[in-house]
Amino acid sequence: MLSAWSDPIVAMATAPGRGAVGIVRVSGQGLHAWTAHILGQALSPRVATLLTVFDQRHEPIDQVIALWFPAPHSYTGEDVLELQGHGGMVVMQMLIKRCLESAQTFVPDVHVRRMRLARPGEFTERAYLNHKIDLTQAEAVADLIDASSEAAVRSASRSMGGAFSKEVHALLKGLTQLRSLVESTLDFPEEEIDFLQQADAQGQIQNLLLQCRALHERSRQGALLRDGLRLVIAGQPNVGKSALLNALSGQDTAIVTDIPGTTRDALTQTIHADGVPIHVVDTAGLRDGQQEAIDTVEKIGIDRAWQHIDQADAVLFLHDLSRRDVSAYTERDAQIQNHISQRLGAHQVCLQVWNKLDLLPSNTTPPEGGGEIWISAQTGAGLAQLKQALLATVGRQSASDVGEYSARGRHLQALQTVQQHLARAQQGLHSQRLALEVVAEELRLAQQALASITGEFTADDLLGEIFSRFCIGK
Ligand SMILES: Nc1nc2c(ncn2[C@@H]2O[C@H](COP(=O)(O)OP(=O)(O)OP(=O)(O)O)[C@@H](O)[C@H]2O)c(=O)[nH]1
Ligand SMILES: [Mg+2]
Repeated sequence: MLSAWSDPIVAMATAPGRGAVGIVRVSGQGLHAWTAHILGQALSPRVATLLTVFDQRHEPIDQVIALWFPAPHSYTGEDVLELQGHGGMVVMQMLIKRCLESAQTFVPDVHVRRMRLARPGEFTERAYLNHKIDLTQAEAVADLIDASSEAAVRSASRSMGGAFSKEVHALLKGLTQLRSLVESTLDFPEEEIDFLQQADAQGQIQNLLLQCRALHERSRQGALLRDGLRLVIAGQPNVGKSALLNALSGQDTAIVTDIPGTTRDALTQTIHADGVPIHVVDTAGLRDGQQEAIDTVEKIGIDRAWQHIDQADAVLFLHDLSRRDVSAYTERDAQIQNHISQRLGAHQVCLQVWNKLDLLPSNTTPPEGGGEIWISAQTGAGLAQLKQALLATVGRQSASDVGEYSARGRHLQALQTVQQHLARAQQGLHSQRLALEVVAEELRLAQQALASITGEFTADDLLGEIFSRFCIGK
């Protein structure tokens, strides 16, 4: 029986709703005869043909431009028919219905009769299964569609075009060569040290590690562009956290008053800095419930603030310049700083930002080298510098740099795993007692993790590599 993977599929390719043009796309194997049947004529490949699609009773449904992409030169690698009609929901649905009923009653071909509606992403899935694109490219297609900034579009396009896969493949090639060298050395234990030294196995691993680190960094930046940075504004009541959220987002979202404890529930607004989405969270002012009279609602708000701090990529600890000399205030700030430091993980950063600069004499400047950023949420002073500092803390380079790859958590995880295995293999080569089997195993695991990124791994790759580099009889 034919599997559901090969059933012909049909779907609307354009967004639902009204539009000048709407596209219905059909993909499947052996659709040529059916296409001629439903359209009343055979189409030339990749030529736009204006024609009318009729329903079963020969009533016209729509005048469309039909495009025919015979396999394998299509997006999915199968036969693809695209009907570009008028972009109304009902007309689109009628075209899809017409495709389905005509296919399902198409006597000459039982395979065509299995046509069904496509599942989400199924056209791209088929492109992957038919080796038109690899996994990272398939993922980049979705990222491009979801991109929320120009920088995110560029990084997704780069990955979709195969630039990311190309780098992964280059790394894979180097790794496969090194593995074949190490594995073949295993068979000649008496010569192994000479052999590896001559081939500069150490140098090869070091190079691979450097390449992998660079790729990881570019991918990390891409992941940031895709998912954004979670920034939590924290601090004592009345320092201006809500005023800062409003100033950053340019909207009057959060309530700002001089009553301490105004904010209860956390509020999130997404802003963009240099193409990076930053999800800014305003939280309840951190007060000590044991020393100050606070109600139940505020207490819950403070608990939530701490939960947000725990989940933050970056914490913006906001202070009040006008209370810089008030000891009760600075002592409490020190306590909060202590709590924050204890809770933050290695990957989380904490920025020290002082607000209400407008209340100081105009020539006052921050202490040198203190790492403090001085701003005024009220006048907007220092906000540009704050955004730059934020981007710098997450290692974001300027847009003119090498360019990011749209990447996902699984890519980063895999690249991290590759680096760990390479580092262990490097240690193994360094050690006096050369445990070459261990080195070989670490390299195998590194290769496996790397190949998982593009979705391909076969042990045969390695065998092929080994045999192609050694002559028979050696
Ligand atoms: N002069 C001056 N006043 C500010 C500035 N930012 C905020 N304020 C004032 O400070 C007071 C507190 O501001 P909020 O933004 O409500 O402070 P908060 O930190 O959110 O306070 P809670 O929600 O109670 O934790 C308000 O009266 C604001 O107008 C600033 O940059 N300069
Ligand atoms: Mg507030």
